[in-house]
Amino acid sequence: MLVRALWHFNEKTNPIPQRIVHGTTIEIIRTIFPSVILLFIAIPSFALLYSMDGVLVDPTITIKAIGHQWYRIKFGGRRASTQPYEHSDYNSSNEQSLTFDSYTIPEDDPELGQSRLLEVDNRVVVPTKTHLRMIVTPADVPHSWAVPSSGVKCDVVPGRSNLTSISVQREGVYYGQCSEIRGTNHAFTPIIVEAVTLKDYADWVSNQLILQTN
Ligand SMILES: *[C@@H]1O[C@H](CO)[C@@H](O)[C@H](O)[C@H]1NC(C)=O
Ligand SMILES: *[C@@H]1O[C@H](CO)[C@@H](O)[C@H](O)[C@H]1NC(C)=O
Ligand SMILES: [Cu+2]
Repeated sequence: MLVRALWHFNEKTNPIPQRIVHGTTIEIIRTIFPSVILLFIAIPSFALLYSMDGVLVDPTITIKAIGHQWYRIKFGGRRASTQPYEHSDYNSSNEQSLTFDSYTIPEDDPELGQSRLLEVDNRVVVPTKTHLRMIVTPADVPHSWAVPSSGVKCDVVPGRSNLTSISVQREGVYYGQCSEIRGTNHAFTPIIVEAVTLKDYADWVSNQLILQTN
């Protein structure tokens, strides 16, 4: 462009320059055309945005994660954040749905091989290759159920609940942490998802139901 400009627009080749100030047609075109392009980009973007927010596939299993700041119930009365889970699809014989606590293992408590502040006493067990609906709600402080390797982060404030869906493809243990740094002893709240086969999951559920009924 520079060479072309130097070649054409010098005094020798073009002694009298043209004095174009306005070009109504070109100005209309170069205003409308980009906005039409933006419009075409916006239509699929909005569709994608809203479809990511909703639960598209009818979920097989619903799990509720309830974030608590901390309790002194376990570990000799020391403070530990907890995030109970409720598998709302199953009832034990006393008509209570399957619930269990998921306490953070305190800093000085991990066993050999466990990660510091990244272990819980009860992991949430989910089946692989199944559409899951996660309902997240906090009891006291804002909470965020986040498992980066599953691509989910679900924020929620007290008094509301939020919804997200996941489908785990491979068996394994997936680590996450609450992504709201809210108050003492809540910052490290680990979220540990253990994905097992559907059969192992069914066994786990029936074991838990027997445990909770007795
Ligand atoms: C569980 O119990 C509740 C309350 O009694 C009842 O409304 C619900 O239908 C039961 N669900 C199942 C899956 O049995
Ligand atoms: C639900 O979670 C999403 C993703 O974290 C967030 O953008 C949205 O604000 C949350 N909704 C509520 C009601 O908390
Ligand atoms: Cu939290």
